[in-house]
Amino acid sequence: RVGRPARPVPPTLSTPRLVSLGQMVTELEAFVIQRDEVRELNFLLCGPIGAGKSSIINTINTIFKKRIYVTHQASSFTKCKVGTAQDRFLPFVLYDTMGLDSGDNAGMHPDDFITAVKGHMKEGYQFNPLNPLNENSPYYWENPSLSDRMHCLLFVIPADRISIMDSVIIQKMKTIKNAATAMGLPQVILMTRVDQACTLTNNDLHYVYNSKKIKDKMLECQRALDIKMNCIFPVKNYHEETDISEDVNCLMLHALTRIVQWADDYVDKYSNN
Ligand SMILES: Nc1nc2c(ncn2[C@@H]2O[C@H](COP(=O)(O)OP(=O)(O)OP(=O)(O)O)[C@@H](O)[C@H]2O)c(=O)[nH]1
Ligand SMILES: [Mg+2]
Repeated sequence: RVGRPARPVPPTLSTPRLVSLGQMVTELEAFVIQRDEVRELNFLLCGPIGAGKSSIINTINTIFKKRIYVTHQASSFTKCKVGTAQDRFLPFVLYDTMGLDSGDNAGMHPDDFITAVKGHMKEGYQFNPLNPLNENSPYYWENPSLSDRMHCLLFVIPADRISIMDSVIIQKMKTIKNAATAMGLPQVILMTRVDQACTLTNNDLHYVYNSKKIKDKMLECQRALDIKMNCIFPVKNYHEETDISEDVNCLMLHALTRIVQWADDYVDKYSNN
């Protein structure tokens, strides 16, 4: 059903486009972090198993590499750069994580997210659902600086599953969210799999902001995690496509542009220099 738009259609998704995709790509490529204390903005992905976390890294890299890009799954704490060495990497990195699960001893431990957010977790740390990282591990940074910390928390929630998501998983995300809020960290929800949640959107991604179903899913995300509507971004990931789609790129770039700005604001606020 077509309903009232969830929000004004972004200029990039209107027809004709008011802001070109190329312009958004160029602006992100040219982005300079306000404070030179931090060389890269760190984004931590967090969400249930199968939510589309790794696919987000693939989609973002597909946009900047300008070809379909596929990574391997993460079982350890790994930094994923974006772009290419020749054209220079973008000023942000993504950290993929293990999914959250409903069992007490299954999926990534919520404490590990909080440790990573605070910058204590070293790259290469092998996630262990039973034992979260502790201070005695060689993968534990004793005194993390602002550069080691996360600068934005990206919750990944699948639009087609939010209604049936286990309350234990939502509770784990809330625990992580509360810790991040206490640190003043910006948080967004990337609502994935919008194509699976609405037939209209599946046929034509331009319906995403006009679809009542999608708006309802965004409201469900908002209620579940208590995150402001303007911090919730419906996105679609590359999953079966073998070619680039401007509409897929557009939704992700729209979200990414805001995320980079908010993370930069956070760094600016907490920088000591
Ligand atoms: N249709 C559709 N499928 C998607 C989308 N995003 C991800 N998928 C598919 O959903 C499945 C799970 O995606 P992943 O990216 O592996 O999810 P994940 O959150 O990394 O999962 P774990 O690492 O196992 O926790 C894969 O089969 C993806 O191809 C999307 O936007 N639309
Ligand atoms: Mg994954």
